[in-house]
Amino acid sequence: MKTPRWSDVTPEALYLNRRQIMAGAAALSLAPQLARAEALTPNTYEEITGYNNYYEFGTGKEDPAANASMLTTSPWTVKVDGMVDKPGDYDLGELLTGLTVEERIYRFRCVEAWSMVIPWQGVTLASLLNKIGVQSGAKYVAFETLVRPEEMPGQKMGILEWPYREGLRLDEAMHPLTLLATGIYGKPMPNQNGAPIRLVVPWKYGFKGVKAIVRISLTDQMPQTTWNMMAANEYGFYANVNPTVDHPRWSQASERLIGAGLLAGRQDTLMFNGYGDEVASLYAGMDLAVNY
Ligand SMILES: Nc1nc2c(c(=O)[nH]1)N[C@H]1C(S)=C(S)[C@@H](COP(=O)(O)O)O[C@H]1N2
Ligand SMILES: [Mo]
Repeated sequence: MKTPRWSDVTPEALYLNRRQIMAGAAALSLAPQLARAEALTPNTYEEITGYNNYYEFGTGKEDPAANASMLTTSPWTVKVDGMVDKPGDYDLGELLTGLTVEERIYRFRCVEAWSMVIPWQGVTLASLLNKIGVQSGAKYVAFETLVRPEEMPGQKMGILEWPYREGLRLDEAMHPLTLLATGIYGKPMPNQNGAPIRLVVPWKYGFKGVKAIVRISLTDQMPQTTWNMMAANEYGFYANVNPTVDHPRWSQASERLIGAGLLAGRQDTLMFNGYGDEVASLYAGMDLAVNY
């Protein structure tokens, strides 16, 4: 059988209707979270795709929208390695074959204290990890972004150490809220948001959501992560959204909702970005001011 390429599998074709989403959600015990999501008013497509952080394309919020269209996202190969049963260099379509694309409307909170609400499509990272087979002894998942300076002008500058790297503890990676996102608003992932596939961990600061993933590694060591390598006292490995643990240079108690308008003012930051019922137990007994 011919394996479909990523370019053959459009998110539109896999877009689920609301009834299917809620049925699937009930099966995963995510009904409360998604019911709350129904009450969220998503940001516009223009806001979500026009105000971005993606330093491979520049440090300005409008640089990714201006520059990311030059990135070639098909064909796309993802290396799967480390402590897995089925390592290999997978075409993205092959990697996602058999996995269910779901819609998730999540709050999104950048460590810089701005926020949005984004309707993603994607597969759970858990479903992908189950497909590739995590070996016993693996404790973390590490991710890397593409390195291609000829199409990513920011990589010609020493702003960060490339590739952009991120990681999760295995239980965080297996959590049903953790998504590998492939689209927004039913359209394929825009380049500036991390096409063709990026991580979304809604209870963590946005920098955990590594874009344009080309490598997924299972390891027993806590992985090196880009912003932590850059400034360990400002950006921790956990990066859980927490209104009571301030960034050394600014408060995290409140946030600015993009698109709300100047007069709307700021809104309170929610512990775990509002997903505490689902994820607080992952951190039971941990000092979150130490493990920030
Ligand atoms: N490869 C890569 N991934 C990245 C970044 C980046 O600079 N490079 N920025 C991060 C930060 S700081 C945030 S807030 C989110 C922004 O995602 P968005 O542009 O889709 O809102 O992407 C994250 N993923
Ligand atoms: Mo961010």
